[in-house]
Amino acid sequence: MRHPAGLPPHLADVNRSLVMGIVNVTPDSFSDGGLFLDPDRALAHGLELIRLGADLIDVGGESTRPGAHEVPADVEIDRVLPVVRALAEGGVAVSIDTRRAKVAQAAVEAGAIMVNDVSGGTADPTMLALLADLAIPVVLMHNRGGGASRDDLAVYDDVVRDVVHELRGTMQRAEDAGINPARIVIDPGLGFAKLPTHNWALLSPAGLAQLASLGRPLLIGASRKRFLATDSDGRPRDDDSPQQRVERCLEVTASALEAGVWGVRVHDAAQHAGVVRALMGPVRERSTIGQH
Ligand code: PMM
Repeated sequence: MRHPAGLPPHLADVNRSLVMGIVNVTPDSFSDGGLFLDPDRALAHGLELIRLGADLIDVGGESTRPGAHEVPADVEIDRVLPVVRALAEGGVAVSIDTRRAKVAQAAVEAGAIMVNDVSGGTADPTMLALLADLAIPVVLMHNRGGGASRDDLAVYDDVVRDVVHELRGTMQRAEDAGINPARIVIDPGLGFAKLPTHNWALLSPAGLAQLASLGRPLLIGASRKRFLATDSDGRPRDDDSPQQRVERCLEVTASALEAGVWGVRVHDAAQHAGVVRALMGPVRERSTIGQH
Protein backbone atom coordinates (compact mmCIF):
# COMPACT_ATOMS: atom_id res chain seq x y z
CA MET A 1 0.00 0.00 0.00
CA ARG A 2 1.33 3.40 -0.94
CA HIS A 3 0.79 5.71 2.01
CA PRO A 4 1.31 9.46 2.06
CA ALA A 5 4.72 10.45 3.41
CA GLY A 6 4.90 11.37 7.08
CA LEU A 7 2.47 8.91 8.67
CA PRO A 8 3.52 7.55 12.07
CA PRO A 9 5.38 4.22 11.69
CA HIS A 10 2.56 2.07 13.07
CA LEU A 11 0.39 3.22 10.11
CA ALA A 12 3.13 3.58 7.50
CA ASP A 13 4.04 -0.08 8.03
CA VAL A 14 0.51 -1.34 7.38
CA ASN A 15 0.33 -3.14 4.07
CA ARG A 16 -3.35 -2.60 3.25
CA SER A 17 -5.91 0.19 2.98
CA LEU A 18 -6.78 2.08 6.14
CA VAL A 19 -10.08 2.58 7.91
CA MET A 20 -10.62 6.16 9.11
CA GLY A 21 -13.28 6.34 11.82
CA ILE A 22 -15.41 9.48 12.11
CA VAL A 23 -16.03 11.46 15.28
CA ASN A 24 -18.06 14.61 14.68
CA VAL A 25 -17.99 16.86 17.75
CA THR A 26 -20.90 18.90 16.43
CA PRO A 27 -24.54 19.51 17.27
CA ASP A 28 -25.66 19.12 13.65
CA SER A 29 -23.66 16.70 11.45
CA PHE A 30 -25.44 14.41 8.98
CA SER A 31 -25.80 11.25 10.96
CA ASP A 32 -24.14 11.67 14.32
CA GLY A 33 -24.83 15.36 15.05
CA GLY A 34 -25.27 16.04 18.77
CA LEU A 35 -24.23 12.55 19.85
CA PHE A 36 -20.63 13.44 20.62
CA LEU A 37 -20.66 17.13 21.52
CA ASP A 38 -19.62 16.14 25.03
CA PRO A 39 -15.82 15.60 24.92
CA ASP A 40 -15.94 12.50 27.15
CA ARG A 41 -18.50 10.84 24.89
CA ALA A 42 -16.52 11.84 21.80
CA LEU A 43 -13.35 10.38 23.30
CA ALA A 44 -15.12 7.16 24.28
CA HIS A 45 -16.58 6.89 20.80
CA GLY A 46 -13.17 7.42 19.15
CA LEU A 47 -11.60 4.73 21.33
CA GLU A 48 -14.50 2.41 20.56
CA LEU A 49 -14.01 2.92 16.80
CA ILE A 50 -10.33 2.00 17.22
CA ARG A 51 -11.29 -1.07 19.23
CA LEU A 52 -13.65 -2.06 16.42
CA GLY A 53 -10.88 -1.85 13.84
CA ALA A 54 -10.41 1.78 12.76
CA ASP A 55 -6.77 2.71 12.10
CA LEU A 56 -7.13 6.43 12.66
CA ILE A 57 -9.82 8.83 13.80
CA ASP A 58 -11.02 11.90 11.91
CA VAL A 59 -12.21 14.51 14.42
CA GLY A 60 -14.38 17.37 13.15
CA GLY A 61 -15.96 20.34 14.93
CA GLU A 62 -17.84 22.00 12.09
CA SER A 63 -20.81 20.44 10.34
CA THR A 64 -20.77 20.49 6.55
CA ARG A 65 -24.47 19.73 6.42
CA PRO A 66 -26.54 22.00 4.18
CA GLY A 67 -27.80 24.95 6.19
CA ALA A 68 -25.49 24.22 9.11
CA HIS A 69 -24.33 27.38 10.83
CA GLU A 70 -20.72 28.33 10.46
CA VAL A 71 -19.17 28.35 13.89
CA PRO A 72 -16.43 30.78 14.95
CA ALA A 73 -12.94 29.23 14.86
CA ASP A 74 -12.65 29.46 18.66
CA VAL A 75 -15.83 27.44 19.14
CA GLU A 76 -14.53 24.84 16.68
CA ILE A 77 -11.25 24.71 18.63
CA ASP A 78 -13.06 24.39 21.97
CA ARG A 79 -15.03 21.45 20.59
CA VAL A 80 -12.23 19.46 19.01
CA LEU A 81 -9.16 20.19 21.09
CA PRO A 82 -9.94 18.15 24.23
CA VAL A 83 -10.93 15.20 22.03
CA VAL A 84 -7.86 15.42 19.79
CA ARG A 85 -5.56 15.75 22.80
CA ALA A 86 -7.08 12.86 24.73
CA LEU A 87 -7.13 10.52 21.73
CA ALA A 88 -3.53 11.41 20.81
CA GLU A 89 -2.44 10.87 24.42
CA GLY A 90 -4.08 7.47 24.24
CA GLY A 91 -1.88 6.54 21.27
CA VAL A 92 -4.54 7.07 18.60
CA ALA A 93 -3.60 8.58 15.24
CA VAL A 94 -5.87 11.59 14.79
CA SER A 95 -6.77 13.48 11.65
CA ILE A 96 -8.36 16.91 12.12
CA ASP A 97 -11.27 17.66 9.79
CA THR A 98 -11.24 21.44 9.40
CA ARG A 99 -11.24 24.18 6.79
CA ARG A 100 -9.46 26.63 9.09
CA ALA A 101 -5.72 27.07 9.54
CA LYS A 102 -6.14 28.20 13.16
CA VAL A 103 -7.99 25.01 14.05
CA ALA A 104 -5.53 22.84 12.12
CA GLN A 105 -2.58 24.41 13.92
CA ALA A 106 -4.13 24.02 17.38
CA ALA A 107 -5.08 20.41 16.66
CA VAL A 108 -1.63 19.49 15.39
CA GLU A 109 -0.08 21.11 18.49
CA ALA A 110 -2.45 18.92 20.52
CA GLY A 111 -1.23 15.78 18.72
CA ALA A 112 -3.12 15.41 15.41
CA ILE A 113 -0.95 13.78 12.76
CA MET A 114 -2.97 14.69 9.68
CA VAL A 115 -5.19 17.52 8.39
CA ASN A 116 -8.34 16.81 6.38
CA ASP A 117 -9.60 19.93 4.60
CA VAL A 118 -12.94 19.49 2.81
CA SER A 119 -12.33 22.73 0.94
CA GLY A 120 -9.09 21.47 -0.58
CA GLY A 121 -7.27 24.45 0.92
CA THR A 122 -9.58 27.07 -0.57
CA ALA A 123 -11.71 28.17 2.40
CA ASP A 124 -8.90 29.76 4.42
CA PRO A 125 -6.28 31.70 2.45
CA THR A 126 -3.63 30.82 5.05
CA MET A 127 -4.29 27.06 5.11
CA LEU A 128 -1.94 25.84 2.36
CA ALA A 129 1.03 27.81 3.70
CA LEU A 130 0.38 26.42 7.18
CA LEU A 131 0.16 22.86 5.84
CA ALA A 132 3.49 23.38 4.05
CA ASP A 133 5.04 24.53 7.35
CA LEU A 134 3.52 21.72 9.39
CA ALA A 135 4.93 19.18 6.92
CA ILE A 136 2.38 16.48 7.81
CA PRO A 137 0.10 14.37 5.59
CA VAL A 138 -2.94 16.26 4.28
CA VAL A 139 -6.24 15.25 2.69
CA LEU A 140 -7.33 17.65 -0.03
CA MET A 141 -10.95 17.06 -0.99
CA HIS A 142 -12.80 18.09 -4.13
CA ASN A 143 -15.48 20.68 -3.46
CA ARG A 144 -16.89 23.69 -5.20
CA GLY A 145 -17.42 25.89 -2.16
CA GLY A 146 -19.84 25.86 0.71
CA GLY A 147 -20.90 22.78 2.61
CA ALA A 148 -22.29 19.49 1.39
CA SER A 149 -25.30 18.99 -0.87
CA ARG A 150 -24.82 22.17 -2.86
CA ASP A 151 -26.82 20.79 -5.75
CA ASP A 152 -26.75 24.17 -7.49
CA LEU A 153 -22.98 23.74 -7.90
CA ALA A 154 -23.33 20.19 -9.22
CA VAL A 155 -23.12 21.03 -12.91
CA TYR A 156 -20.60 18.99 -14.88
CA ASP A 157 -19.93 18.21 -18.54
CA ASP A 158 -18.35 14.93 -17.53
CA VAL A 159 -18.18 14.61 -13.77
CA VAL A 160 -15.17 12.29 -13.64
CA ARG A 161 -13.12 14.33 -16.09
CA ASP A 162 -14.13 17.64 -14.46
CA VAL A 163 -13.43 16.48 -10.88
CA VAL A 164 -10.05 15.03 -11.90
CA HIS A 165 -9.21 18.29 -13.69
CA GLU A 166 -10.21 20.41 -10.67
CA LEU A 167 -8.27 18.14 -8.32
CA ARG A 168 -5.22 18.59 -10.53
CA GLY A 169 -5.59 22.32 -9.94
CA THR A 170 -5.94 21.73 -6.19
CA MET A 171 -2.73 19.68 -6.17
CA GLN A 172 -0.90 22.33 -8.18
CA ARG A 173 -1.94 25.10 -5.78
CA ALA A 174 -0.81 22.97 -2.85
CA GLU A 175 2.57 22.32 -4.44
CA ASP A 176 2.94 26.00 -5.33
CA ALA A 177 2.34 26.80 -1.66
CA GLY A 178 5.24 24.51 -0.72
CA ILE A 179 3.41 21.32 0.24
CA ASN A 180 5.42 18.21 -0.57
CA PRO A 181 3.22 16.30 -3.07
CA ALA A 182 4.26 13.03 -1.40
CA ARG A 183 2.23 14.13 1.66
CA ILE A 184 -1.01 14.68 -0.27
CA VAL A 185 -4.04 12.37 -0.16
CA ILE A 186 -6.82 13.13 -2.67
CA ASP A 187 -10.56 12.75 -2.02
CA PRO A 188 -13.30 13.16 -4.66
CA GLY A 189 -15.67 14.67 -2.06
CA LEU A 190 -18.72 12.45 -2.45
CA GLY A 191 -21.89 14.44 -1.77
CA PHE A 192 -20.15 17.81 -2.03
CA ALA A 193 -21.56 19.67 -5.04
CA LYS A 194 -22.53 16.28 -6.49
CA LEU A 195 -25.83 14.65 -7.35
CA PRO A 196 -26.29 10.93 -6.70
CA THR A 197 -25.44 10.08 -10.35
CA HIS A 198 -22.20 12.07 -10.00
CA ASN A 199 -21.18 10.15 -6.88
CA TRP A 200 -21.90 6.81 -8.54
CA ALA A 201 -19.94 7.81 -11.65
CA LEU A 202 -16.93 8.71 -9.50
CA LEU A 203 -17.23 5.34 -7.71
CA SER A 204 -17.45 3.29 -10.91
CA PRO A 205 -14.33 1.30 -11.81
CA ALA A 206 -13.61 3.81 -14.60
CA GLY A 207 -14.14 6.75 -12.24
CA LEU A 208 -11.87 5.33 -9.56
CA ALA A 209 -9.24 4.53 -12.19
CA GLN A 210 -9.30 8.12 -13.41
CA LEU A 211 -8.98 9.41 -9.86
CA ALA A 212 -6.09 7.02 -9.29
CA SER A 213 -4.39 8.45 -12.38
CA LEU A 214 -3.74 11.59 -10.32
CA GLY A 215 -0.95 9.51 -8.80
CA ARG A 216 -1.83 10.13 -5.17
CA PRO A 217 -3.35 7.93 -2.45
CA LEU A 218 -7.15 8.21 -2.50
CA LEU A 219 -9.59 8.58 0.39
CA ILE A 220 -13.28 7.77 -0.15
CA GLY A 221 -16.03 9.10 2.14
CA ALA A 222 -19.37 7.53 1.26
CA SER A 223 -20.52 6.66 4.77
CA ARG A 224 -24.19 7.37 5.49
CA LYS A 225 -24.51 9.79 2.61
CA ARG A 226 -27.83 10.44 0.85
CA PHE A 227 -26.83 8.93 -2.47
CA LEU A 228 -26.61 5.48 -0.88
CA ALA A 229 -30.42 5.55 -0.99
CA THR A 230 -30.33 5.68 -4.79
CA ASP A 231 -29.41 3.44 -7.69
CA SER A 232 -26.57 4.39 -9.97
CA ASP A 233 -29.08 6.14 -12.25
CA GLY A 234 -30.05 8.36 -9.31
CA ARG A 235 -33.48 6.80 -8.78
CA PRO A 236 -34.55 6.22 -5.16
CA ARG A 237 -34.32 2.56 -4.16
CA ASP A 238 -37.50 0.78 -3.09
CA ASP A 239 -35.68 -1.04 -0.32
CA ASP A 240 -34.05 2.01 1.29
CA SER A 241 -33.38 1.61 5.03
CA PRO A 242 -30.47 2.43 7.35
CA GLN A 243 -29.36 -1.21 7.10
CA GLN A 244 -29.58 -1.17 3.29
CA ARG A 245 -27.41 2.00 3.23
CA VAL A 246 -24.76 0.37 5.40
CA GLU A 247 -24.72 -2.63 3.08
CA ARG A 248 -24.50 -0.35 0.06
CA CYS A 249 -21.62 1.47 1.68
CA LEU A 250 -19.82 -1.82 2.35
CA GLU A 251 -20.15 -2.60 -1.37
CA VAL A 252 -18.67 0.82 -2.14
CA THR A 253 -15.76 0.03 0.20
CA ALA A 254 -15.20 -3.35 -1.45
CA SER A 255 -15.01 -1.86 -4.95
CA ALA A 256 -12.87 1.04 -3.71
CA LEU A 257 -10.42 -1.44 -2.16
CA GLU A 258 -10.33 -3.33 -5.44
CA ALA A 259 -9.40 -0.07 -7.16
CA GLY A 260 -6.54 0.35 -4.69
CA VAL A 261 -7.76 3.27 -2.56
CA TRP A 262 -5.65 4.28 0.40
CA GLY A 263 -8.51 4.66 2.86
CA VAL A 264 -12.21 4.78 3.58
CA ARG A 265 -13.73 7.37 5.93
CA VAL A 266 -16.58 5.66 7.78
CA HIS A 267 -18.92 5.71 10.77
CA ASP A 268 -19.39 1.95 10.98
CA ALA A 269 -15.80 0.93 11.66
CA ALA A 270 -16.41 -2.71 12.56
CA GLN A 271 -18.22 -3.57 9.35
CA HIS A 272 -15.76 -1.76 7.10
CA ALA A 273 -12.76 -3.18 8.93
CA GLY A 274 -14.38 -6.57 8.32
CA VAL A 275 -14.47 -5.93 4.58
CA VAL A 276 -10.85 -4.74 4.58
CA ARG A 277 -9.83 -7.80 6.57
CA ALA A 278 -11.71 -10.15 4.27
CA LEU A 279 -10.21 -8.67 1.12
CA MET A 280 -6.74 -7.64 2.26
CA GLY A 281 -5.76 -9.51 5.42
CA PRO A 282 -5.69 -8.68 9.15
CA VAL A 283 -6.74 -5.17 10.02
CA ARG A 284 -4.62 -4.82 13.12
CA GLU A 285 -2.87 -6.94 15.68
CA ARG A 286 -5.05 -6.48 18.74
CA SER A 287 -1.96 -6.39 20.97
CA THR A 288 -0.83 -3.10 19.46
CA ILE A 289 -3.93 -1.15 20.49
CA GLY A 290 -2.93 1.87 22.54
CA GLN A 291 0.75 0.93 22.55
CA HIS A 292 2.07 3.40 20.04
N1 PMM B 1 -17.45 14.08 4.27
C1 PMM B 1 -17.90 14.77 5.33
C2 PMM B 1 -17.00 15.46 6.18
N2 PMM B 1 -15.67 15.40 5.95
N3 PMM B 1 -13.84 14.63 4.68
C3 PMM B 1 -13.37 13.94 3.63
N4 PMM B 1 -12.04 13.90 3.40
N5 PMM B 1 -14.21 13.27 2.78
C4 PMM B 1 -15.56 13.27 2.93
O1 PMM B 1 -16.26 12.66 2.11
C5 PMM B 1 -16.10 14.01 4.03
C6 PMM B 1 -15.20 14.68 4.90
C7 PMM B 1 -19.37 14.83 5.61
O2 PMM B 1 -19.80 13.66 6.23
P1 PMM B 1 -20.11 13.53 7.83
O3 PMM B 1 -21.01 14.69 8.19
O4 PMM B 1 -20.80 12.23 7.94
O5 PMM B 1 -18.82 13.60 8.57
